[in-house]
Amino acid sequence: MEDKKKILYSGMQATGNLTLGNYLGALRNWKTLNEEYECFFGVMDFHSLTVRQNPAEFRQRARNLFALYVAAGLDPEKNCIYFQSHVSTHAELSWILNCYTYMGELNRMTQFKDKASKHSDNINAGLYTYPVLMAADILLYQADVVPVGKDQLQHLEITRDIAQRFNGLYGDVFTVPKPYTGKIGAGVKSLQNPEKKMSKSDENPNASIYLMDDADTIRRKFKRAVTDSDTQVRYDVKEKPGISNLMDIYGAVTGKDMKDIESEFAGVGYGDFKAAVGEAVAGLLAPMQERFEEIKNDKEYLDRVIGANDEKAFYVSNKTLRKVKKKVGLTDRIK
Ligand code: ATP
Ligand code: LTN
Repeated sequence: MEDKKKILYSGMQATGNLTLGNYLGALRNWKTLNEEYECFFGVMDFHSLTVRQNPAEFRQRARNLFALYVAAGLDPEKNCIYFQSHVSTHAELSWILNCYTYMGELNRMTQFKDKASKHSDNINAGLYTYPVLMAADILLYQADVVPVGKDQLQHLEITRDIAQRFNGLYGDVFTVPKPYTGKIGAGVKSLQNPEKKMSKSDENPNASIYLMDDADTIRRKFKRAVTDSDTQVRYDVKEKPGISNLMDIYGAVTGKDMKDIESEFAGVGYGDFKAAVGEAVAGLLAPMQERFEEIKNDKEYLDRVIGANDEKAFYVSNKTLRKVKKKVGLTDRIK
């Protein structure tokens, strides 16, 4: 008999336009690990509500995010790709886990502090308990591995703590998941300020490469990327963070290591190097962009796969939820 595959779980918020950081830090790893694991990918639309959304735009963005997962090469017939808000188990387990999470733990979350300072007019309780919903997402599917960018590792750590605490009280209910962060070292940095991560909520559009940017825009943004006054293409994150970020990106796209890149561009100015990075990234994104254009308006196809996967996600996650309810002593609904 074939060994049962281990379970992989991940997702992204349906907020803003996805960037090259999201792609190299997360989406691409999902595709790489796809064959090896049984995969669940959520469109995390509940999480997006922690920041105020325009309802019409939000609806479209969530659909587009689903289509983008598919365009990136995740087959929705083989992977369970679904909408978090369509599967009621997430909100239910999240509530229960809230009662097993300490405020002291949530107080330490750097993403909360960061988002609270950015949205000081709307520091809502959802922003605060965001990691508990994320823990529920992951634990419902008994995930073994969770591929995310470095910035999400703290949330994975609290997920593991909650799972272990719960298991300690009630026996082995949850699989304790492990993070997977892939190759792209510290993450992709902003093209305008290499001290900051490239982020889809950056106000300066030149700071990020969006997955839907056309080739000319991509070339132009790399050309304008902030570097230093030196001329040598050399990897040195401390002294040359801008060039090192471009080298990280070029390496992640071409598979070349830093030494190879240094020799490839020895004696050549930054201009030629930036042009090569632009070409490589444009080439990487083109097939995904084409596929996205093909499927984004195919309502019938999207509705069919979304419906089937929502149902599968409910079925799988409800097994865990029922077990949890029983363990904590909640009674069954009388039919
Ligand atoms: P926001 O700016 O709205 O907080 P974001 O761009 O950080 O958004 P998320 O939705 O928080 O994106 O992240 C989606 C996934 O992409 C996560 O796994 C995250 O770790 C990863 N990711 C985001 N930005 C980067 C980056 N610059 N480098 C590597 N991975 C990233
Ligand atoms: N917080 C994550 C999105 C997210 C997630 C998850 C990722 C919500 N639930 C469960 C992995 C597993 C982010 O990328 N900002």
